[in-house]
Amino acid sequence: MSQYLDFVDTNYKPTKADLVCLFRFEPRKGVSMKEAIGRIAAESSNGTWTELQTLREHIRKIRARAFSIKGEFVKIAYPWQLFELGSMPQVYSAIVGNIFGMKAVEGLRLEDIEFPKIMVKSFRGPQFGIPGVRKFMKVPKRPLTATVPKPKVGMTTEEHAKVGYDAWRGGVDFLKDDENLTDQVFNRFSARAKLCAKMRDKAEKETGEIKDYFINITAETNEMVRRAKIAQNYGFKYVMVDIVTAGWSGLQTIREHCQDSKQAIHAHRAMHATFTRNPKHGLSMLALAKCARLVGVDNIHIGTAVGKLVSPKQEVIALEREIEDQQIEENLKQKVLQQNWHGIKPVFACSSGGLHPGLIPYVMNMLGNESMVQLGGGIHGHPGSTYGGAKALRQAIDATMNKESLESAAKRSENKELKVALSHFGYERPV
Ligand code: RUB
Ligand code: CA
Repeated sequence: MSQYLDFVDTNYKPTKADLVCLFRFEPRKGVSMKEAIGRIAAESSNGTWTELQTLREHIRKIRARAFSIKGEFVKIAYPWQLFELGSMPQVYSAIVGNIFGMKAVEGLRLEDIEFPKIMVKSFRGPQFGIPGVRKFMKVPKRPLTATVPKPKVGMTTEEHAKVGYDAWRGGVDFLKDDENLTDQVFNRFSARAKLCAKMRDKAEKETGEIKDYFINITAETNEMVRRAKIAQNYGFKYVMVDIVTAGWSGLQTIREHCQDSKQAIHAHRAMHATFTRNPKHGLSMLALAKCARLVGVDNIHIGTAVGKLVSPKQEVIALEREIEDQQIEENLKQKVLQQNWHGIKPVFACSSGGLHPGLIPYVMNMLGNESMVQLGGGIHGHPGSTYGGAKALRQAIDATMNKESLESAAKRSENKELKVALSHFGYERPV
């Protein structure tokens, strides 16, 4: 037992090259607080359940240290040498590894990670980020828009591409696949890419706007690369990855590939709530989003605060700041550590899940114009169908950017789709 106490040192001052984690912990009954945090630091670095004959001073020197304890929160510092530079899977195998299954803790949650410069610099970060995406989309100011065809799965390729075309010509910037649409029998990946490219060209010609597609390439890793190439061959500037189900290795492979293919990455977070939802156990969405920024996604889902999925407003705002800003200040009330991003580009916060035009002012007030809104049912459930829904979304955005209320904008005949949306969906917050 005493070997664990070597991993607790409240006099320790983290160096600039340490990685620091903020954990919320709950010891099992009968386990002291000190022992619990010692075990967390030990098992996630280089300690184990017994004293070791093989332990030497040079090994001990790079152990993790629990150095700051406030109530149920502990900060642990990890010398950077414990990690393989540029490898997110290895970082996770350490700091989110065995410790969550330890008998000594009843609950354990990783709230945030502060990465030292040497580790920040070992990852690529987004290739385009907000400024790069705005540049190739030629949309300098307004929030970008995306739509996911609904029903999520089951549509044929023709039906899917038609929905895409209607959404694009109605004013949406990006068509987006849903998390569970990849390459099923009713809608094969290659055929979808081909037909949607044709529809994109048509919509671009008709609207004079640039259109793109977050096509879901999630699959076995080599297959993901193959699909990214197909998307590139059809002129798509984006790929979409379900980053949790694909895992960090898959995402890092795609990020490497996209460096050469010059494609941006849309990160869908499906499955995150299996470990982010329980406030007493798991990993926070903030930590996940932060690591996605480091690896280098260009957009990531951050929630809505008002939509169909659990996403507290404070969390959505903290997420947006974390993925956009260069310097984050410590805010322990919000369970946020400081972070210097050392020039890593800002990521588009994508707000999605149960949104419709009536909720746009709320989301834009919360996130500002530097954001992306993504509507599925809120477009394809519009009585005027996809085209009407897409127009209503753009009208809601334009009105909000002009500081006009939706009600007042809906009175004008050019905004008739918005009027229909408001009488159909109202301002309802889906449950
Ligand atoms: C959107 C949808 C997306 C969710 C994901 O459809 O189903 O997959 O936004 O959630 P709709 P999150 O607009 O019909 O709700 O963005 O929170 O990860
Ligand atoms: Ca923003």
